[in-house]
Amino acid sequence: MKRIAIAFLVFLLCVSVAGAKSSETAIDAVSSGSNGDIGILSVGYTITQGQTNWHGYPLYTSTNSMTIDLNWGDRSDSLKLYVYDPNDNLVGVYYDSADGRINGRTLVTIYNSNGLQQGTWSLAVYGYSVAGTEDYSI
Ligand SMILES: [Ca+2]
Ligand SMILES: [Ca+2]
Repeated sequence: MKRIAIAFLVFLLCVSVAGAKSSETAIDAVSSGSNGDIGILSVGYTITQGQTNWHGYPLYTSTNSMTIDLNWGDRSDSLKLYVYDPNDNLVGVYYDSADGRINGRTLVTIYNSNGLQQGTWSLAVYGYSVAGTEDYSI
């Protein structure tokens, strides 16, 4: 029985290492600019009521749009998203409802027909209405 438990733990460790590797790959794909469909994938963040977490979003490719996918998967809690361009100008503020659905996820596309400014964008995630601790990906 004990051996089975240890084997299961080892399995879990392998899975979490594999998970970390795949998100690193996704981030590399974005910063290299090899993919026209811009997106970021990072998991494992947590937030509480009134807390703000900052995330850098490197954009070093010529594009008119980028999609931001803030996903906390719990519509009883509410996170607020602030998007700043590389000059720290506030581009938009988004609630769960921004994508038309109250579903614990804010999926928005930032668009500029003249092209988005290249550099490091900043995404601020704010715990607008959170009971306890909420985890999310962005
Ligand atoms: Ca939503
Ligand atoms: Ca929750």
